[in-house]
Amino acid sequence: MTQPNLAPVPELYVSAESAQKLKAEAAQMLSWDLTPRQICDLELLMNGGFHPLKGFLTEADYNCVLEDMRLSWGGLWPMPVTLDVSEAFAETVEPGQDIALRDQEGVILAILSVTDKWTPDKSREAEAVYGADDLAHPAVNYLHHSAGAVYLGGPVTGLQQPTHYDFRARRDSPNELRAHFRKMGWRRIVAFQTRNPLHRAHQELTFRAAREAQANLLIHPVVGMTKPGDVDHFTRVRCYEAVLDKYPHATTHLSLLNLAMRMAGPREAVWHGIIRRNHGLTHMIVGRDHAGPGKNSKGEDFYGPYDAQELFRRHQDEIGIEMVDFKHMVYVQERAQYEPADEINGDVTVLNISGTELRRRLREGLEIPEWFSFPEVVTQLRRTSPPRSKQGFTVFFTGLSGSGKSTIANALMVKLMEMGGRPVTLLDGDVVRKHLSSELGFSKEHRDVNIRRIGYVASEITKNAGIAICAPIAPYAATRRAVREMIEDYGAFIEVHVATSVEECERRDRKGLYKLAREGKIKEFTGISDPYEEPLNPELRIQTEGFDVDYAAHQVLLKLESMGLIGAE
Ligand code: PPS
Repeated sequence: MTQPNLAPVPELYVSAESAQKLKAEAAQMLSWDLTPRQICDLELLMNGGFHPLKGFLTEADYNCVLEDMRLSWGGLWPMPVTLDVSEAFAETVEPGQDIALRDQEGVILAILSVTDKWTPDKSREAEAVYGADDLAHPAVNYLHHSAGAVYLGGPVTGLQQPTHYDFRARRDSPNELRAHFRKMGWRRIVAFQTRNPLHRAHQELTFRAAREAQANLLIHPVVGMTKPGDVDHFTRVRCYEAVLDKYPHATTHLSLLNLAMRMAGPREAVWHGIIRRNHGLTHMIVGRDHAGPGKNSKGEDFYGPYDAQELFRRHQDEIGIEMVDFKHMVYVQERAQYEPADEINGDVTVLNISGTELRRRLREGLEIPEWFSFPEVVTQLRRTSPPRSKQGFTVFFTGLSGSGKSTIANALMVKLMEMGGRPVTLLDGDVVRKHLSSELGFSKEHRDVNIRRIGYVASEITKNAGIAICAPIAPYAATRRAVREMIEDYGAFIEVHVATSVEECERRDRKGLYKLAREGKIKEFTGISDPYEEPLNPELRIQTEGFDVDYAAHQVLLKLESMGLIGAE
């Protein structure tokens, strides 16, 4: 079993000549624009990474995969690889029809000959594949909230591989990898599957695993889709490249796998094994909680720590690849080296830094010792995750017209500019309505569009390490929450409720608008004839009655300081 068959694995591509002809025909066909996940699946279907699949699962295969982890003819296959589409699109397709599959730029990648169309029971799929119909599982959440309601199945004719502009030299199809191994004369090769940056402990354990199996090593990270919140693949690949130099010369290879992970634990481990076999590998490292999705909605682990290893071991012969146990390596201070945790005896000091602690140190710009990670890796991680005092953020003022939002926002902007360090942009309600939203009125629909535009601009500013200060009325809680979600992908969101009462705003009536609103000359006026939903849990609530602007802006600065967003470098 450990002698690889390095003959090519079957692909679903047709010859270049046929592809050209079929592309012209496909241009006339009904076409489906693939989602990012479907593009990952299609690439591995076409290049043989998902061999023996010849297309998206049919209904009969889907049912067998759910129930027995097998295709209807009996072959082992743990994961439903299905083409999910919207109900509206499904209504236009009938079995027997060919449809063109396009990437997000509209390029035709393949033709699907539809043989099956059905509406799956998604809860049943969640239970069968992921072990629970629990939205805390990222793939279950995807299934219910992102995947289309109808599945199409049938064989795929591959016309063109998806285009990647990044790290081209590091991407290999199964047959390219097989050819590489043949050329290098590698007969036994251990795969290390990963979705995280590699630190010293990983380098030690992979090196050891390869040595014990008397094999070469393939670092085979997933760069398609991983767990939400993971370090992005651009950063990770730079980290892997840095670690590659730490292995003995010409023993180790790095190749990127454009897989969309499902975080399905045991079933995912079996799937990873089959995919690695297809790539010409003979061994694979399977660790504790392989491809684990984290905690369920009750705060418990979805799978037992060794479930993946057990399921893999049970099917090892059929998978056609040998499992290598993952040794938990720890740093022994007295001996200044990594050792397997289960081989340590005597009274020694074992050092470790958890993932949470690492993220905290990165966030706060604290030291990450060399025994834990390679300086080159830490440099890459720091570039991507600068300390909070260097990250972008958004201060989002909300309150009634005339509450003082703009005045406080202006004062805050000037104070932040005085401090320096980051560019500051003020997106004031009036200014935005002049430059970004001049065609909009004050209906709920228009106000929501206006606030989402502000949110989008603020999220771009935040992503690029700037400070955005927004000061619209933003009367609706759900829209404010949507903006928060857009921004929190990139940096902190500080909601500041300028809580001046409507009576006080009307008494001040700086622009004379309240008077006009009372007279009915301005319709849908917030606080008078239109709603304002007060924030329930803003980061800060400011009372303006009896306080000056300077004091209000200072309160915001103190809040930013307490959150580590400004202050000591
Ligand atoms: S919203 O609801 O967030 O989209 O409103 P915003 O973009 O902040 O615009 C508010 C400014 O527009 C003026 N204005 C009105 N406000 C509320 N309701 C109605 N019907 C209305 N018509 C015009 C008003 O001057 C607001 O400015 P600020 O600075 O808040 O006083």
